[in-house]
Amino acid sequence: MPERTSMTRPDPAASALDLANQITHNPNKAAEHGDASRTPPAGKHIPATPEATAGTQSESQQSPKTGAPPPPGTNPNDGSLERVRADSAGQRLTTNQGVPVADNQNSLKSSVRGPTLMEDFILREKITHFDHERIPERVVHARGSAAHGYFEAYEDLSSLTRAAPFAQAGKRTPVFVRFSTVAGERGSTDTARDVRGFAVKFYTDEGNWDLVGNNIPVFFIQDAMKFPDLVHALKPEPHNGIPQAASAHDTFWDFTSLMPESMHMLMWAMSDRAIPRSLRMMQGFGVHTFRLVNADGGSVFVKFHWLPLAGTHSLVWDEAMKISGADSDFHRRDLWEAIEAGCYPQWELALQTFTEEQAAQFPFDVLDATKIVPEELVPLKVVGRMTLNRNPDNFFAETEQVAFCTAHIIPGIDFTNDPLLQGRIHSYVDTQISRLGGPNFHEIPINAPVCPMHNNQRDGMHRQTINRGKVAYEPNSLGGGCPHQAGMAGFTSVRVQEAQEDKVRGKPELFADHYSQARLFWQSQTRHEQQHIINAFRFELSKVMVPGIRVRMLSMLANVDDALVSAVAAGLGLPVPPPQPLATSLPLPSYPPSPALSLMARPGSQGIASRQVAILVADGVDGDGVRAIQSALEADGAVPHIVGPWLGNVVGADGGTIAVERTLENAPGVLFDAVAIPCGEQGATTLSADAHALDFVRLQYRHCKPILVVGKGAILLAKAQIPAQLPDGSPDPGLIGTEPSDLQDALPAFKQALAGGRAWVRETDPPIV
Ligand code: HDE
Repeated sequence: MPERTSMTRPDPAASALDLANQITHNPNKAAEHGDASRTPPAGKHIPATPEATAGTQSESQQSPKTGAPPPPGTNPNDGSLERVRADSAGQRLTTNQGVPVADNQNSLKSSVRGPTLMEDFILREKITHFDHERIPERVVHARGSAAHGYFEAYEDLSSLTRAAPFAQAGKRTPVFVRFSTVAGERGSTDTARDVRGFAVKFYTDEGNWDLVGNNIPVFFIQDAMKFPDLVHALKPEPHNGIPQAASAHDTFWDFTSLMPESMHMLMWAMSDRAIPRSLRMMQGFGVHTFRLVNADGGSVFVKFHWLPLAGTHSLVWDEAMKISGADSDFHRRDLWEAIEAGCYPQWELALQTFTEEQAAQFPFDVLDATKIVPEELVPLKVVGRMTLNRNPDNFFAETEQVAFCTAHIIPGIDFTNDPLLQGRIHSYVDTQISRLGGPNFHEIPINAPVCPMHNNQRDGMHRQTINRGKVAYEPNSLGGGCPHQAGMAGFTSVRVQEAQEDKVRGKPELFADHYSQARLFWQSQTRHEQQHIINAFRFELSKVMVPGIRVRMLSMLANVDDALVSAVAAGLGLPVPPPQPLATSLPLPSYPPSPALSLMARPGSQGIASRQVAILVADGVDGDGVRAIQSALEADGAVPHIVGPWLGNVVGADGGTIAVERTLENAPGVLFDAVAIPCGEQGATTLSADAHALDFVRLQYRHCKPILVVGKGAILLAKAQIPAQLPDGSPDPGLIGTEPSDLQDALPAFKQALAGGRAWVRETDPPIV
């Protein structure tokens, strides 16, 4: 557009004046008072022309930099990530200022052997940026992995909630989900014993809703006041920074053994829930009781549950520790690879809804985050499904910079007075301000909503938006009243009658029942799950250096179950101490066992899909057998890997070649869900002389994983001293032996064993192999 040179441009002041004249007074004022304040009206606003709301009369001057004025009502910061995604194909290298860089190999020197010059702005820009590439890691949940996807509602839930994602059957809402460990630092191992974060950001039509949950439905503490203490006790000890990503140390158990409300959560944390097989194979929980609110203002309490379609599956502790060494990115890699392979992780969202009156009858307080609402008391209602179908483009820009905040709720969802949740509403926004460098973290692309976002907040570190006009306040007439308050179309807090009491620092009486639900959890576990809990307490407490702390913890366990405390005490070489005194004299509830609390309750519906299976090979292996096993597994979506003593090809018994994809050295057995040992005398004999191969199959056996052994493959098992039957002489359900001629008949049994999980009957303590 040609530049104007005269002073003849139209005077927008006239249209601004017009606008101001149309709003003669603030009609909303009256509604701010008394009963009327419960139903705020929409703000008075009138259509404005772009000239009237411009900040500068010269706005119509356009250049390649200024561009055109925005279409009325737009904000380019919301919407899809497309607007910020960059690609360098065919482009030349430039500085951040866009200056083409001639030489990206050498700094500028006074002569070829001379000193580097201060004037080398290209070097300095590059190094300065590099120096500041790190931001503070999250104080908890520093280590995480994330993916994009969508939530799809199964039905219209508008009678329960006006929350946008549940407005109609089939409605899809984009999500970004980050899974994390709690204790470890950003580079720590994935398979530590720990709670896993399960944080879901829904980009809804009415703003972002963050459901920031965990894979365990309860928490260690009841009041936000104790969170810094809990985290200080859990994190590496401050004097020596040890241990990394582990709760097995003095300060954690010192604190928790003085906090009996942690007992229920400790039971879950010592169970196999704390060492999931995959982030795709764990449940998620909103933990707190929230509220659903419908368009009429009616509300019910709600607990949120994510149920993995792949089922709930875990590692065993010995395996988890060894995976930490073999692949500390085990979970991150698994999530990434599954999505890249098109095996999209899915969860169903289930709700437990109940009324205030029902809650009043429960033998626990629904505001207490150390309690579950047993499924037998309030059944789960499945309302939709979440699918993660896209990996992030950039780990830092998305996974690291995503800011989940419990304060991010939308119309139709509301908080309760859970004192842990109340503290979290403050904490998350606050922490992002230091982590992401100021109050504009909502403008970071991954955090921006996809729906319109307009307000009068301005300025601050790293502000991206260029707000037009002179109006940054409300009410206004100079902006035509915009952005105007939404009235009842906007977020309104649920109306609840609070009890009239004095201010108090205290808890409701029912919060003092610290053990009934810990016992419920224990009694609901299968035999092997109970044994794993015993082993975990034994392991963790044996790492505690102060004997008094071990005894104190035993005295808490003595309130849960006699068999449990006796077994743990025996493992620690201690007598069972008297139980810790209870904090309440109220009659305590006794719950019937809840089978739903066992990991075995949800095997999932995806069979062997995405399961990793090693096929061990060496020169002389039966090539036909290898191919038959491979194709049978692939047919059901499992992922076979050819593992051999070295990379390259091995030569099969028939003279054909088989490409080795992983070596026994770089991919030990703990990384696989099952192993197949094909026939071939020469191959099996070679493997039998390789300690890696012996370790490989021994650990498969010890960790109760399915083993397929064909013909002469048995040589390897015999050398590894793996018994063909269980110790009591009965057949081992996880050990499928066959001759090559019967391989096709044996493969379904192998796949069935893999789908069914582990052969727990094989497990002994201590292990026999
Ligand atoms: Fe968090 N928590 N938390 N937490 N939390 C954080 O926020 C906090 C709690 C959870 O992938 C922090 O952005 C307080 C319960 C997850 O980015 C911080 C209290 C549950 C994530 C914070 C709790 C969680 C966090 C650290 C007690 C399960 C990772 C960095 C009142 C329902 C989200 C950050 C992600 C992260 C505070 C308790 C889950 C400091 C004060 C209970 C999944 O704000």
